[in-house]
Amino acid sequence: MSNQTVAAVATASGVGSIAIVRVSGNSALEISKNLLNKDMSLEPRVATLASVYSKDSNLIDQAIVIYFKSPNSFTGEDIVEFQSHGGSVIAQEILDTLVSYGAYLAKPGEFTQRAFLNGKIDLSEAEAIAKMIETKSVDGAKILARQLKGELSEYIDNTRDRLISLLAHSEVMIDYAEEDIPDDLLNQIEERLVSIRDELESIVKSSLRRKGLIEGFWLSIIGKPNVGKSSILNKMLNYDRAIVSDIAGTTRDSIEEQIKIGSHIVRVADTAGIREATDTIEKLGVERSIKWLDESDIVVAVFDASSELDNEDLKVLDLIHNSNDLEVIVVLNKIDIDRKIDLAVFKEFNTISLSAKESVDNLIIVIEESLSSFSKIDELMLISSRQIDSVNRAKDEINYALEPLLNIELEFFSYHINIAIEALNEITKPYRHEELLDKMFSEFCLGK
Ligand SMILES: Nc1nc2c(ncn2[C@@H]2O[C@H](COP(=O)(O)OP(=O)(O)OP(=O)(O)O)[C@@H](O)[C@H]2O)c(=O)[nH]1
Ligand SMILES: [Mg+2]
Repeated sequence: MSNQTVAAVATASGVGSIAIVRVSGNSALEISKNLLNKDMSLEPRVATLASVYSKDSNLIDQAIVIYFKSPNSFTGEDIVEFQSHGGSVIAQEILDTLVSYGAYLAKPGEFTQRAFLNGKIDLSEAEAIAKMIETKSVDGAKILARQLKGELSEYIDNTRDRLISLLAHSEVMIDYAEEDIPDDLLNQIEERLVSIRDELESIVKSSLRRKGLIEGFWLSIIGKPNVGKSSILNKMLNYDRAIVSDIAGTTRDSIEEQIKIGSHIVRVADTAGIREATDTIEKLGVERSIKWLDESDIVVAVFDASSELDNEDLKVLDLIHNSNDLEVIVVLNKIDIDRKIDLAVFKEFNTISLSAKESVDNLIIVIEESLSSFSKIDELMLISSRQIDSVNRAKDEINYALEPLLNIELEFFSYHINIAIEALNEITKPYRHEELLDKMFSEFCLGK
């Protein structure tokens, strides 16, 4: 693959002021020169204004052309970049011409894959690039920029070194008769292992909690029928997205929308009112509402302040009581009418009162505060399920290693520690990687 020279449009299709076509590989310079005037020379890393021609010598555009000489390029190979005027037609014509001179069309993610194969970046950095394109918040982008700079790679290297040094320590024990092994040596190794295990566990936990920084947070609006959930969604969106009526059970299936709150893009679901539904479709809707709770990062539980709590409200209260790891905001709606609800039951919750008929501004402020509680951007974060899976496996193997260590079964101990090391390696520099790479890079966008 890597001896082929590949090309792709690197910018998004559609209207824009500039479009970039990128060529990478041994023949990048030679192929690209065919599109330029014969006497034109390209100095590495110098932006040159050039006329670009098609194969039948028609002028395509005046473009900025930049040559990056191997190994000082993104892929580590020779790269030529054409920065043409925007829109998809010109860039496509440049690409077609490059192909007619022998370039191959790049597969999605192929530039980044080449960067990895040529040792310019490791796998965790490649993943950071892919996620950066899709990230749903400014804080997410900051975390990814740090990972791209090697923050996670450094941590992984360091943790692997700590494990290797514990392996070396354990080797010392081979020289002792079992009864002569100093207790403090065993205890020291155990203590350090436990601390690495706990550290890995806490990174996984906090990464899962902050997943929404990159993928977008999910917020669901729940409550019994008729309390004003859809009215709240509509007010948040500033238009009548969901049907609102005084008939209980108006929303039968959840409605999902994206809303920008502060620096986050939040996915909001307005759900079917939770009650003992009688007809099948409504029942399914109610089941779905309850399922939403599991998938959400934040839940807005709505109650009608103008009526007394009933059994259906109690069911909703029950649900939010039992939801761990979930940010709950209680909304007492309809405060434009006389209040009948008993406030005492809500004392342990973050509660706000409002009228969806008038404004939900105070709800938006509280949601923004909740979102900022997820934004511990200084902490290390694993950014993909692949990374989380590897760290979880490493953590489990460290756990399995503890018992043989204390029983002085050193072979078993080192077997598990070696698997833990291998699992960590997968995050940055896997030994066996072909299948993994194909899967990972195929999810990239074209031209990246
Ligand atoms: N007075 C008053 N009425 C409201 C307020 N919010 C909603 N309503 C009314 O309450 C009724 C129910 O509102 P919806 O938004 O459809 O309620 P829902 O919770 O989505 O109901 P379901 O979809 O049936 O679960 C409608 O007649 C709304 O106009 C409010 O703040 N004050
Ligand atoms: Mg509704």
